[in-house]
Amino acid sequence: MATTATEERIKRLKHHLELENPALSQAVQYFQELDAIARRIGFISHDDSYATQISWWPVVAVLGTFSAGKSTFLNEYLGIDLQRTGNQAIDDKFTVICYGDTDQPRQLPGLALDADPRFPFYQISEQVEAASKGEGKRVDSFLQLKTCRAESLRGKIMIDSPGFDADEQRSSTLLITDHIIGLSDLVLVFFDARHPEPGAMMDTLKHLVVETIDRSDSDKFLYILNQIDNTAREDNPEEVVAAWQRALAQSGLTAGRFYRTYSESAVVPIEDEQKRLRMQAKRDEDLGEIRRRIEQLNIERAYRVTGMLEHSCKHLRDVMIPRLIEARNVWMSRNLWTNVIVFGLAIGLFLYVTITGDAWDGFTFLPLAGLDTTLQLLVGLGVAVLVLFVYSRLRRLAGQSVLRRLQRDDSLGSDKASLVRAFETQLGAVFSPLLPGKLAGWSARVQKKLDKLIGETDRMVQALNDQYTQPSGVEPKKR
Ligand SMILES: Nc1nc2c(ncn2[C@@H]2O[C@H](COP(=O)(O)OP(=O)(O)O)[C@@H](O)[C@H]2O)c(=O)[nH]1
Ligand SMILES: [Mg+2]
Repeated sequence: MATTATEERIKRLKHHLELENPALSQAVQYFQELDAIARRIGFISHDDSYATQISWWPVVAVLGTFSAGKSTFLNEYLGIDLQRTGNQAIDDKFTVICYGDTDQPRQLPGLALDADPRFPFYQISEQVEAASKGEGKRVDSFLQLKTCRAESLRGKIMIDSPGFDADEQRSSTLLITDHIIGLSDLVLVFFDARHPEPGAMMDTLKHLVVETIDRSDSDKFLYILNQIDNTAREDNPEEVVAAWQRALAQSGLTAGRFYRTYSESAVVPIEDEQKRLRMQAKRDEDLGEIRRRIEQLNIERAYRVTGMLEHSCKHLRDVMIPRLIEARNVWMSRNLWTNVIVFGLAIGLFLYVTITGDAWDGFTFLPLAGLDTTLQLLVGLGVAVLVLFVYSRLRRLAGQSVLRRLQRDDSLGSDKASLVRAFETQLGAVFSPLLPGKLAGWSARVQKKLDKLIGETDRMVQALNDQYTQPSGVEPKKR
């Protein structure tokens, strides 16, 4: 079988992971096995893969208000002056930053991100296009990729963003922000201590606070008040923090992680020694925790990928396949009834006409009895072909009526496209007998394979537990 572009890309992904985290390259292998099973039944196409539906590198997104110091923070974290900084809106693009092997940082157009499933923006232009027509082609104007050799970047992806509240947001910007929030493992929401009042951060509050509070993954958001060094000159610096927290609370955010930081490279001198020390201590503490959260992602990522694998396998076995079988059963019974009716009527009509026409002598059909054997055989063959033709038409018609029902069924939610696709594949499998509980491409052997795969994913989770839950790795060996 020829390898598709997707298979080629997955091979690259596997290769990368072998270097970085061998346990996860095993997961890629399992994803490929799952793909093979799902493809045979028709749930995914030949150039689709469950492995491309997740991001393989933990993603840290830096979002927040314009000019809060996002890019400065990132540069400091990377130890490289990668992103431009300044009070003007220089960087009006989302920048995806990943580890690269070259001495000089490299910059690639957004198209590179759009086309490569290793990156979390794979096929983003399609989504953007679907949301607002014409925008998808402009992916280069709102996305870019930068690679640089920073040790702190190994095994993760970071995203810098243009920031809200600068000017009016195009719908694609909002869409990408939502996309980033969805795929990120950690979202650092930056605020500017120079402007802690709600009016100055309206869009940020709306999109990055209000809409994220009720998410199931809301603990991935860290709210950071940056540039607190600027408050040192105020009589009461604490009042700035209080004002910020009031604004957050007014947006509905009462629980969450709040941090106060500033960037060493941009700090304004703080005269009052006591204030300076206090601020520095607080900053070091908070920055330390933010850094720990970022490092923790490597562990969480391993669990997430395995969890996703396990979920995809189980969802296929426990939800998708039973649903497809059910649909196929409906098809089968419709097919049965139409056949009974059509052929029953045909036979009935034939008998009625021939009997009333005196074409029978006992069990001998007179029009045929006069012909020689070859002709009789030919007529028999003709009838058989006609029956087969009518049968296959009926089978298809019954199938299409079930297909239409699936297409209309909104209760299927996000599974619908995949189910419809699989049912179409089943429709095309003309040599597969329509029997209750059966599917083309789903044999006892395949079933066993999927069960085994699920067993393997369970073992992977256990292996991760062994790796990560040993308290500081010093637990003495028992026995
Ligand atoms: N005093 C002070 N200035 C900062 C701090 N962080 C960033 N800046 C300055 O604020 C401006 C905007 O920073 P930038 O990183 O470009 O903000 P972005 O728009 O959020 O990426 C730049 O001039 C930075 O030098 C900080 O912690 N303290
Ligand atoms: Mg910036």
